[in-house]
Amino acid sequence: MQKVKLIHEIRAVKNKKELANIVRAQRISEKVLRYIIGELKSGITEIQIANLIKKKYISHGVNVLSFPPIVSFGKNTANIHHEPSKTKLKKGDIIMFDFGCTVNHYCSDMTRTYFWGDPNIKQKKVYLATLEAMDRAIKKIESGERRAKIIDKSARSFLAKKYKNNFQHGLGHGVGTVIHEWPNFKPKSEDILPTGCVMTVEPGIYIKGFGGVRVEDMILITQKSCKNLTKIPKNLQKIILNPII
Ligand SMILES: [Mn+2]
Repeated sequence: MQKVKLIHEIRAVKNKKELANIVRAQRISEKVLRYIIGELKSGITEIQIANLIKKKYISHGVNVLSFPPIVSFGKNTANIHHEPSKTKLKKGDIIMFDFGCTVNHYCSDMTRTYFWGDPNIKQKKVYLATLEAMDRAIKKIESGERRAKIIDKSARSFLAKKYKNNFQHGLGHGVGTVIHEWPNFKPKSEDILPTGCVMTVEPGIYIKGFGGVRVEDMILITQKSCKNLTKIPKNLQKIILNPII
């Protein structure tokens, strides 16, 4: 007898139209991110940048965001759910953006971390470890692994070697009409990823008093592999910004 599918399992699998909406939302968010990077200057506040993000979305005809944009500078990047504050950007800061928007009710989600000027050794190490964790998780998916907890573990066990207990959230989640939907990448998750679902992969390292790094892409689960839906580069060379005063 075939297993009865539950509503969240049906909802997780996106048809062409649904996927097109998610991709459209992501492409708009990428335009917003590129614009925002050009607007950064030392002394600008997180709130000012968050407001520019919202304005730019409106100029693209988007009125509903996936969630309020996260903009954090310096030590604030260690706070996973930081709310934009009056903190000013200064040379040597880590910069974190986490935002997305909706198109026809379908959400996008993306996080990028940048350095305002050359990173120090620790900043660089933390960034590269996060990227490596992400790479391991995506390679697992590419190899055909569909058990959420095994994919979560591939990133988590790597990060735990050097940054024990600093990765305090799940590796990712399903995305659709709701920003966090089934399935979930978590250590105790029993979820099996269905073909056609869209997942985020978002490892992070958060060190109080120092700062944090998180990088998040959206991935389409295909029959034998996956397709990365996020087009913004994340290699170290591309995320070091020249600090403009
Ligand atoms: Mn997310």
